[in-house]
Amino acid sequence: MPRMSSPQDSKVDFAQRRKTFLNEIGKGVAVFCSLPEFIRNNDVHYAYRQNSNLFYLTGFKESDAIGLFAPESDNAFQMFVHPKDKTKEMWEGFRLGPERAKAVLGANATGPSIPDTAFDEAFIAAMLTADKLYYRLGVEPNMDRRILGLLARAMRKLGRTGRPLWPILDPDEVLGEMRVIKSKAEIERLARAGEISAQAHQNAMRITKPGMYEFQIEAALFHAFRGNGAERLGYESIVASGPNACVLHYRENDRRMADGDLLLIDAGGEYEFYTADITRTFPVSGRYTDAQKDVYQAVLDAQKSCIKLARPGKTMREIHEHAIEVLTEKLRELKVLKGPTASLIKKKEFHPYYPHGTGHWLGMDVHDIGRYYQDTYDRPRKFQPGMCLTIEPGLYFGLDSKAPARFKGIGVRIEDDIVITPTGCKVLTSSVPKEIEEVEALCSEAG
Ligand SMILES: [Mn+2]
Repeated sequence: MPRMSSPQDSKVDFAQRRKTFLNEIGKGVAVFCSLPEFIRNNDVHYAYRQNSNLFYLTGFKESDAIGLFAPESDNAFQMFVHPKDKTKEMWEGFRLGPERAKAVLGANATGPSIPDTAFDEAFIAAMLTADKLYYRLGVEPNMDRRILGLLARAMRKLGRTGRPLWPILDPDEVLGEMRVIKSKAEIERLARAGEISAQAHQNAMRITKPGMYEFQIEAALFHAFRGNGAERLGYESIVASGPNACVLHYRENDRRMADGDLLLIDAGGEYEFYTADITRTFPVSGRYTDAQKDVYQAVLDAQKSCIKLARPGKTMREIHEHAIEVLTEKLRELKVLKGPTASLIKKKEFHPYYPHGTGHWLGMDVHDIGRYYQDTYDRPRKFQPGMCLTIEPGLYFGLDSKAPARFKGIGVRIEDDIVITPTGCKVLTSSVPKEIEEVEALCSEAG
């Protein structure tokens, strides 16, 4: 079982991150906003999670916060947060408040956020000496309008300079480069998220029996994530039995499982803002059928071969092309496809059975920030030590697919999380078995 507390974890150094970020944006000004609470119905809210970029730079978890970064100004880092409010705090919980935010968050200046104008004045002042603005347009329309209005006001304040409006750049360009390489503290959190999630998957293998509903397994996964210290899910759990496994982002989780079904689980817990992303596909009654075994082994071979390939200098595209090569060859062996492998690949004949990518960056967001290419799409970026990603090939034979009848209704995906090391890669989610005999043994243990 994973440890319950984390005294040995390295501390996340928010101040160092801000230093790097402020250095990167030069004479620019950057604004990060957390979204307001989202109403579910009436006065009930959806669970709140801080914007990943704002958390990455500040460690602050409350809603309606604004971080203002202006390296050229006296106040390089300013935070605007909920004001203290005794009544609100009694109903909704503790608020740090602007006064304490200064010391706790290490801000040069602070002020109340919505519905105050403290941010507006600070922003205009900062823009007067800035050469560009880093702000992500298109996420929150109200904030977009507010920022554009403030830019117009700042421009008027400058008088008749003849200069054009400040260019608005996406801060993800800068944050993406910072976040795509994980620090030791981040890798520790990803490893812990991986271990908690691996335990949850192991438990699911033990308890799943014919006659149970998918949602019962979904509930057991959540119990294991949360019970071992994960704050929340990294994404909605996919618990897809039988033909549901062929629906890539299946969400209903309400089918009753039968003897002879496979169960595909794609689920991960989020630990201190870092998520795991694991998929396993196992037999509901403990034994794979021959047809299921054929498909499963094909995907497993592809997955292990891709993991072997992952090391500094390789690219996500090379991994994906390798997965396609192995899977196409397997589809030929399984008599799903006919003809020379090279031409099957060229004509994308594999695509109905393998329609998704082989991996993605993993971090604070399950599909994490960061470019997959260098400057143009034809130049994929090379792996470097500290990059974290998933390896997740699959094969899907929907009921209406053109596959031989014995494969119809079978969907298999196997996914692990890896970190690139100087000499290769390390699998962070290896404690959940994937070899056929090991999976069958675990499925047969009393749950
Ligand atoms: Mn994934």
